[in-house]
Amino acid sequence: MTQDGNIKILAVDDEPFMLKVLKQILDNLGYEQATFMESAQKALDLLDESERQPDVILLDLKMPEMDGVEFVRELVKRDFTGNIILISGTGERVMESVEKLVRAHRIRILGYLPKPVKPEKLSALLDMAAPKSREEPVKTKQAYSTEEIKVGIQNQELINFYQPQVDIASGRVVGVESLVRWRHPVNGTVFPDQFIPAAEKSGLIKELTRQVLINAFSQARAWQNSGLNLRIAVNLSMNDLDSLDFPDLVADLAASAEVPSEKIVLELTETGLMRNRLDSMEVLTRLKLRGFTLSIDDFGTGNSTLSMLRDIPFDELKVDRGFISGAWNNTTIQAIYSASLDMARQLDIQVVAEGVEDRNDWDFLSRTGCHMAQGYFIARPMPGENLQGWIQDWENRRSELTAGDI
Ligand code: G
Ligand code: G
Ligand code: MN
Repeated sequence: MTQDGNIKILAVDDEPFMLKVLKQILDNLGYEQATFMESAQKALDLLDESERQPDVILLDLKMPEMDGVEFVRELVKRDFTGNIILISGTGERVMESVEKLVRAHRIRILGYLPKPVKPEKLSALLDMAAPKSREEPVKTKQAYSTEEIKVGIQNQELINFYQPQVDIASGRVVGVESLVRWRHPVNGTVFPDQFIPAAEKSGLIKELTRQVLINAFSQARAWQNSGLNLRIAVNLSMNDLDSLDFPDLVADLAASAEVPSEKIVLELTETGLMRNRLDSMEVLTRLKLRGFTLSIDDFGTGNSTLSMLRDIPFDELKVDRGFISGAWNNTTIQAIYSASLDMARQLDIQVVAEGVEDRNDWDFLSRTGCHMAQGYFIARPMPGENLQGWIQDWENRRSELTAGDI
């Protein structure tokens, strides 16, 4: 156990006694840079004033004027890039759902500490705080202006990464999902959550989708040429469906790259509202008539995805990773996964499980007859040129995972 006295810690708890206990423990463990705050608002004020964000925040979940979840929301607004350790006297089930909420905001959680806090447990969690190199910029830029995104698209700085999808029964690679990245000349790789929402608001999303489609189809063609017959999935935005000529656009781009429509999967998430439900349905139906595969993304999270399933002839359902990772070990998650699988069977559509993170997840899906899998256990999203090398490695793992099944 090596403690890094350099780690900057902020403890927020409304109980002065609890803060004293934490201070005592941290002193004993040799953490010298710790600050203690009795109120969430004071802690936020401190964050706003300080030059360097804390590396770890010890956060009490139940505070009178602002609960821990609200506090995390405020941290997101402030581009917090550090880690959180949750502290609370509530039951495990509540802690789990809070943990999930926080992760959904892409904030790193090292774990949770039940009260009374045990020094060994706190020490073990703090050991996991990734020591950040001091040169690393403290703030990563979160929102980009319309103009910046426009220039990025024009300069062809958008590239697609590809994450493999495999058929669970045979283990064979059947396709990839394309996930856009922005190779920003100054900020390095920028992830889609930092520019897609802005592109959607400003109307740039259509140009962005066009660029993503062009790149994806050209990659698909290159793979076809080298004998890799893969399906390629592309994420669409609901706003793309506002244009009645969208089906022609996709069809034209596919034809000029000579990628057959049956190899193309179009993924849709119902975020927000369909601005014009009738037009959107028409566009989707015509895409379907042209032979593209329609896939409903993040299934289980949306509030009206069921009506989308009712109204639009989807071919595939991607169960959100929140209902896949750890399903083998959690009956609540399992219930939603099983219901999704059953429904897909009745509608005769394929199921792709997202967020397959370990062997337990894989075995569970395999046992329950899920069709396809995607997730870190199989591979992380990668540049297109790495795929062939990865497939060679996967072939070795595949025989082990599916031994006897093929
Ligand atoms: O790896 P990841 O961080 O790429 O993706 C984050 C989110 O961004 C996912 O919900 C994904 O659907 C979305 N996304 C990724 N690529 C694209 C894209 O090309 N277009 C749109 N509209 N969304 C994308
Ligand atoms: O929403 P959509 O399914 O398009 O987004 C896919 C997102 O999920 C991307 O951000 C991708 O990087 C991420 N992702 C892919 N596989 C896994 C996984 O196994 N675990 C987790 N936590 N995220 C994953
Ligand atoms: Mn997707």
